[in-house]
Amino acid sequence: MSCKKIYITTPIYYVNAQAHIGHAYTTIIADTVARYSRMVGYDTYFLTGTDEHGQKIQEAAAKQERPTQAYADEISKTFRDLWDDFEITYDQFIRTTDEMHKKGVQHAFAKMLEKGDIYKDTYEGHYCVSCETFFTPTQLVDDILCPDCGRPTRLVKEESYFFRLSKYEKPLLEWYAAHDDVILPRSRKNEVVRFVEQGLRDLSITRTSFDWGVKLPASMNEPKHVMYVWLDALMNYVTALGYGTDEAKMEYWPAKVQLVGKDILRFHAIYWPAFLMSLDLPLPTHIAAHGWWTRDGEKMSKSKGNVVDPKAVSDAYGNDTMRYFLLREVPFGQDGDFSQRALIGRINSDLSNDLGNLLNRVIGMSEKYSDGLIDSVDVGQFHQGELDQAHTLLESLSGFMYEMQTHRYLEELWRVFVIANKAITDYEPWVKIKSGDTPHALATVALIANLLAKASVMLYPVMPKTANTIANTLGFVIDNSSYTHLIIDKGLLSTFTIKKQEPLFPRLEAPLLAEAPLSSPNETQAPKIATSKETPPPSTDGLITIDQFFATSLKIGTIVALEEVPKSDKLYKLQVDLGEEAPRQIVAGIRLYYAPDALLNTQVCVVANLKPAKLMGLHSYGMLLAAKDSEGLSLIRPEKPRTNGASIG
Ligand code: ME8
Repeated sequence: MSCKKIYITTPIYYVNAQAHIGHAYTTIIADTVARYSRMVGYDTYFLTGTDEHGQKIQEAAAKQERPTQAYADEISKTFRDLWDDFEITYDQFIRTTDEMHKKGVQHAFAKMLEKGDIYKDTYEGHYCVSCETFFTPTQLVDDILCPDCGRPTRLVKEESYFFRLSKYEKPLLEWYAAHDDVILPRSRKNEVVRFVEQGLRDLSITRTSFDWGVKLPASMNEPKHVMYVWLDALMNYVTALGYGTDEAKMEYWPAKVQLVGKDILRFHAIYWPAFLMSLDLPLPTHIAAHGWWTRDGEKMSKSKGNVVDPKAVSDAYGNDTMRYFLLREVPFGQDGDFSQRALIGRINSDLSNDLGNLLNRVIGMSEKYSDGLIDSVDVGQFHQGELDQAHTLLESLSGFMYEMQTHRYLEELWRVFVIANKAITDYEPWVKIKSGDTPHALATVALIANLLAKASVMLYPVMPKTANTIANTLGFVIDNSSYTHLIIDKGLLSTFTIKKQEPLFPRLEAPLLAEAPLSSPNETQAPKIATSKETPPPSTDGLITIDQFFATSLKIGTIVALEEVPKSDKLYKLQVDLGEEAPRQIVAGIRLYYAPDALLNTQVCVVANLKPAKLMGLHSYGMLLAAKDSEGLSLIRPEKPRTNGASIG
């Protein structure tokens, strides 16, 4: 087992609001990388926690007339409880109000001072309390508004200590240039480089107008000053390892992956490495910035009450399902939209169809053909090709994991299920059993079991419970030794008797949550499923299920020929190319509204799976979509030309 050390961090979350789906997303990605790292045998340390100092927190507590520390204790606990509920495998939950952290930050401040990187001056300028950020007049919107969050900034004039950020402009640019993958996704690097190239101003790192923060080292005798919250917060990544106090765990530094949202990339890719350079500490390997989640296409905000509560989602759909959706739905770095429709789509197609059904099929076949006994002895003889294909895919996965390409990781992993499902269709074990070729049929069943076993090992970091359930059904345990045997050594399962298992992901017909319960409208109360602000669920009378909707096959087609139907003033007989072998004949009552020229060689939307009908003695094999009102009739057409046969939905 390798002793390579891997350190993974999330941002530490502000304690002025409850955790929402964005926080859960960051934490779940980090947890996935941590679980993966442990499984493959790395000595892994995973840090998360809460950011509790600064003007924003002090004001939030004051607004509730609560002592700041008690307020911070309460909200910090809700984060920790949520991560425990989600079985997040953090090794440490740091709070910036921890004594050890405060000592570490003071130690760092003293070191920077000693190095000549800190000097005293006066700060005059604009400050955004919500972002805890200073801005120059040229950065402001309309001379006063924060360019990041749009809230009004406050003009402050204070005595302040400054960090010589400008001194690190060149070293930072050299660092970015020398490490192509330090910022992930790589596409984000340019924006950071451009920002630094425009010139860095020294950074104000102490405040005197409030007192909720880490004090300066006692030796400086500056009781009025507290540290700037971002200096305090960023240092958590090393104070958690004992920097400046008990440094034994500093052997995990530098971090392999520091996960952040794109909103705070600048702090992590500029200030943080500059602080580290000042402290003569090594720099992290990757700073990985993910995109922003919206809700049903809209920005989430407390005032709109549309913030997605991850607990409600997890309780309704399952923790593993939520994890899979978040990691699969959106390419890392891009923004994503959270909707129950998309979630249900993933459950029905990826989880129920591709994965759940495969497990059911292998259980069913093995019970029928061999009383559940699965023996891998002949798999290589009959199915080496499929095994080789699967191993190539499985080997490619680790690259995606540490590049944070979790959606690609899952996409490639799912191709193993395609190989397995295809093998069942191609080799038809039930036919082979009938014809007496039992060894081949049983080898195919054992192939499927082995492919499922290997895939479940690699699925474990993303969907731990599901992977463990599959492994249990297949008589093994997921750990470093099964990973080594099944993935690295390309070994097969020993003979075992398969266990019965309820279908893992029953298909869903309709959303499990009314829309309101996804939100946590009150920023300080723990999110609850039922609140008086909820809109009542809409009446379900006359509604169809999502499956009923998808049962309709809607396609794009081009009208390639048409004739008027004799003895009818309404009907055309159309030939519509739907990308099939021959155009389809569709009889449509649109002659009063369209001249032949307005139809020929134009595209239309077709209901393609209607039972054939007869109109004026002519067969019609579909129906055109059109909208009709008192003004007339209009065909529904694609906004831009699409391939004939393209499905709509
Ligand atoms: O910024 N979509 O804390 P914070 C995706 N304390 N991710 C989101 C999100 C959304 N809509 N909203 C928030 C802070 N996040 C500082 C960090 S680190 C030294 C200090 C996630 O509570 C995302 O990871 O505002 C973002 O970076 C983090 O929450 C910010 O959390």
